[in-house]
Amino acid sequence: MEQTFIMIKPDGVQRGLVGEIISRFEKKGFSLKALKFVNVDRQFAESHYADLSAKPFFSGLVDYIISGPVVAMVWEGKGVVLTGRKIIGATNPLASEPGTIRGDFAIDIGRNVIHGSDSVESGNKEIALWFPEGVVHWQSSLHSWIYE
Ligand code: D4T
Repeated sequence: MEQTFIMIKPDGVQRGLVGEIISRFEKKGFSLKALKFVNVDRQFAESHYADLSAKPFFSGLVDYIISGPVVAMVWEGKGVVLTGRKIIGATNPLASEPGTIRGDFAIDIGRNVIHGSDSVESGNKEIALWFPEGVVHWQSSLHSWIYE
C-alpha cells in the first residue's frame, strides 16, 4: 500500500494544529504508520529540502523548519500521496481552497503549516530519511470498512 511523508511544520505545532491535522488524515481513513515529535538541525533540514537548494527562498525555508519542533509522520492508504496533497492544499495558502489545511489555517507561503510528499518516489525517499528505524507494521481493524 502507498505511503507518504507528512510533516507538521513549526508554525503548525506552535499554533496548536497538531490534533486537527492528524484528525483530518485519520477521518479520511488513512493509517498512521509512524510519528515523532522532533527538533531537526540545519544539516538535516537541508537534506530534506536538497532539491530546493538553488532556490532563493532556500535559506529562509531552512531557518523556518529548524525554528521549533515538527511532527513527522508516515501515512498509508490507497492514493495517499495525491489525496494527501489535496487535503493539504496548494503550496501558496492564498491559492489553497477553503476546506484544505492550508486554505483553512494559513496565509503566507513561508508559513504554510504542513509538508506532504509530492510523489510516491519522493515519499519513499523522505520516509527513509526521517524514519531510518522503519515504520510500525499494523493493520487497522476498520480496514474492511474503508476498503471494498
Ligand atoms: P512542501 O514541500 O513544504 O510540502 O511544499 P510544496 O511541495 O507544496 O512546495 P515546494 O516543494 O515547491 O516548496 C517547498 C516549501 O518552500 C516554501 N516556499 C516555496 C517558499 O517559502 N517560497 C516560495 O516561493 C516557494 C515556491 C514553501 C514550501
